[in-house]
Amino acid sequence: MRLVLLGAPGSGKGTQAARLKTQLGVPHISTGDMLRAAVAAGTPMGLKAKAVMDAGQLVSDDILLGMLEDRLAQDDAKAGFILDGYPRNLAQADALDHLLSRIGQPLDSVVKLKVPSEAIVGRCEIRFKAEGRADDNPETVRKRLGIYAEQTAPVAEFYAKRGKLQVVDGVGELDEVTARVKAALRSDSMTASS
Ligand code: B4P
Repeated sequence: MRLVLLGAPGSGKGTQAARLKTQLGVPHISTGDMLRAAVAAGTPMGLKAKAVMDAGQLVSDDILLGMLEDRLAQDDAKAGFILDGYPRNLAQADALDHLLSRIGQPLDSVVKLKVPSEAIVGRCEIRFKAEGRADDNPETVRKRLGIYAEQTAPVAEFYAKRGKLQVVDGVGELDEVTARVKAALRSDSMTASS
């Protein structure tokens, strides 16, 4: 299974990917987690990315593509993957398309988690208080939502045009949302096999 999870910041992509990885038997590849690991390790790239992330902006496409290419080349990704946080703009969507066709691993499904902005601000505020992630403060979350609307929302359209997009309601108990995503994946696999 090669799956992209789309959705606004705080829509629950990471939360759902962590639950689905065991059930689908494929790794969860989160570009946000990879960037935060680089920041924590204090690598030159991590130091550069930190200021950009803290401001709620997107890190450069070149850095992200290189990072993703290295990750997809690892053995565990040969069986498939759940991609969380990538692509975040049309240039990344295009780059991913080229990368996956070059390595002969086209996407099976793209699922977008739909959550209203007010709920997102509330969720990130809870996480900000619990974990202190700089980009979760309410002002930065609003900035991230603006960037999402401008740059990431068109990515859903990119996949819709290719007949790959499924939109799932991301509001509700975690189990309910997981069940909705799995139902969407089942309907995708039935369409692919019919
Ligand atoms: P990410 O790490 O992708 O952060 P996110 O969008 O906040 O996470 P997600 O949607 O996965 O939310 P989560 O499940 O955690 O990106 C961080 C930054 O990294 C970006 O702003 C950017 O700077 C950089 N970056 C990453 N990828 C990039 C790329 N491709 N290009 C450029 N820059 C990139 O859920 C959020 C909260 O909601 C959690 O606290 C969770 O407990 C809660 N929650 C989840 N589901 C819930 C539910 N059903 N009900 C109630 N609460 C729920």
